[in-house]
Amino acid sequence: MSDTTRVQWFPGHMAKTRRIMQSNLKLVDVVIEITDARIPYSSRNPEMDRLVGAKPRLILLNKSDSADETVTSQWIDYYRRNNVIAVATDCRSGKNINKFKSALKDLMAEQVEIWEAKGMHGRPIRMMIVGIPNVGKSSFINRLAGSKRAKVEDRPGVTRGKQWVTLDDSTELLDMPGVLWPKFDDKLVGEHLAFTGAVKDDILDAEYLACRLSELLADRYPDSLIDRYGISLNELPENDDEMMGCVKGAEILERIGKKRGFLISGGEINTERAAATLLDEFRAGKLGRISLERPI
Ligand SMILES: Nc1nc2c(ncn2[C@@H]2O[C@H](COP(=O)(O)OP(=O)(O)OP(=O)(O)O)[C@@H](O)[C@H]2O)c(=O)[nH]1
Ligand SMILES: [Mg+2]
Repeated sequence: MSDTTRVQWFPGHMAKTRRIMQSNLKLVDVVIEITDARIPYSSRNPEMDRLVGAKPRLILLNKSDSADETVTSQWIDYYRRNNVIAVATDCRSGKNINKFKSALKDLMAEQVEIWEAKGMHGRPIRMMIVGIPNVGKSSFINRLAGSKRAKVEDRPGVTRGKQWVTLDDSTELLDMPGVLWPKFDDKLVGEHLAFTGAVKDDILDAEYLACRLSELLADRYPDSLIDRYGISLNELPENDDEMMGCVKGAEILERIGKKRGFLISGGEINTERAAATLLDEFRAGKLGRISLERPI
């Protein structure tokens, strides 16, 4: 781990988040954990498993419109094998929100029966949304709540200061998502979070990041680079040292800059501009549907 990634990790912040999360967890029956389908591993905080404990949980692979469909299906299977229900969603278009709703009903059916048997008729299912920054928590809440979002309810006494949204007669949503910081003890995790824009650009050097991204794309999704930039990926130099070298990526950025006509005085190629372009266009989904992480 480099110094630049280490500065992002604040144990104090995590302790505070943990406290807030634990007190909110007591109020809900089920936790909806939102992850980024392009980086399902890096966009989760492993601490979440411990915090949630035995409480029912459902994982969303959001932004699935930007991820590789085949890989997303592999992740859903992976979670199923581990007895966790995962649903691929797109909160921008609303795709699969209904699938989520039926998955939630199935997951909670047994609990609802228990409530009924105890005479707790009409006890709504209470849920909370958690996830790292920028995964689509607010978008998801807005999708679920729709026009009801404006009519949030403050219930002093029961849950002081907590805002609940009644979604239908059987579900209530804690209208305050729990934000969990991603965990950066791994260099690749930090990079993947930076590629997708989950952490700010200034944490890692943009040109270095773009080099790494271009190498990853050249290996796994070469057509995304070839089609978007009209470059060839033939005869690229190989990196000598996996950790240090980035000559391959630097050459790809050179080729992108050349094609786009990004020049600085003296006819040199402006690789800084090529780097910014690649990162922007990747984040905007212009390179196609790409998944950076596969289940093991
Ligand atoms: N392509 C795509 N973009 C999405 C999706 N869901 C959310 N976004 C975009 O992702 C960005 C972040 O969405 P938010 O809903 O603000 O995410 P958040 O988790 O609430 O972010 P913070 O409040 O900053 O932690 C926005 O630009 C959304 O438009 C999705 O399913 N697909
Ligand atoms: Mg938000």
